[in-house]
Amino acid sequence: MATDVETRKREEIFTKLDTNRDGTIDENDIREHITHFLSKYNISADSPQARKAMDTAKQIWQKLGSRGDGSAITKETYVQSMDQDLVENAYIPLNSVFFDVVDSDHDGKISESELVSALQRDGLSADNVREAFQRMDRDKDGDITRQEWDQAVREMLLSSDPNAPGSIMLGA
Ligand SMILES: [Ca+2]
Ligand SMILES: [Ca+2]
Ligand SMILES: [Ca+2]
Repeated sequence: MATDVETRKREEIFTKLDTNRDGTIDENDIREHITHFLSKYNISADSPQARKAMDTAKQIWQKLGSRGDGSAITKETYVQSMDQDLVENAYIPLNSVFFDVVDSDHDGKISESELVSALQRDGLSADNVREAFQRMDRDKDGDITRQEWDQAVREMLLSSDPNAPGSIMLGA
């Protein structure tokens, strides 16, 4: 059984992913969610990065949709079916799209200033982002690697700790 904290986090993510707010998530919601995200970061729909993101959307839906009836998934099913497999095969890829966007100098790592400038678009204060950065940079070397990022996604989705480092993350 999911704890209250887990249930609340999953419901929040569900709400973000149910782009058209009809109470279920389907493939189009996932595509819309990623399209909206890319446009927020001014990434052109015909760029290689956007095409890669859309391939990821398809992969995410294949995994997520298999938990529902194949065409849509309800909130109840979604909250109950969150597990390691879904995290590894849907949420890590989804947040990897986010990683690539935040890593604006494309060196394969996220610096504090990259994270601050990305998340300020979402209205987060620089102080909050810096605090999250410190928690996500586990080895304190001044950069968030992909491994550290993935770990934050796992903790956001599977940990019942409300202060787990990934709590600033999105469904992307
Ligand atoms: Ca929907
Ligand atoms: Ca970078
Ligand atoms: Ca690090």
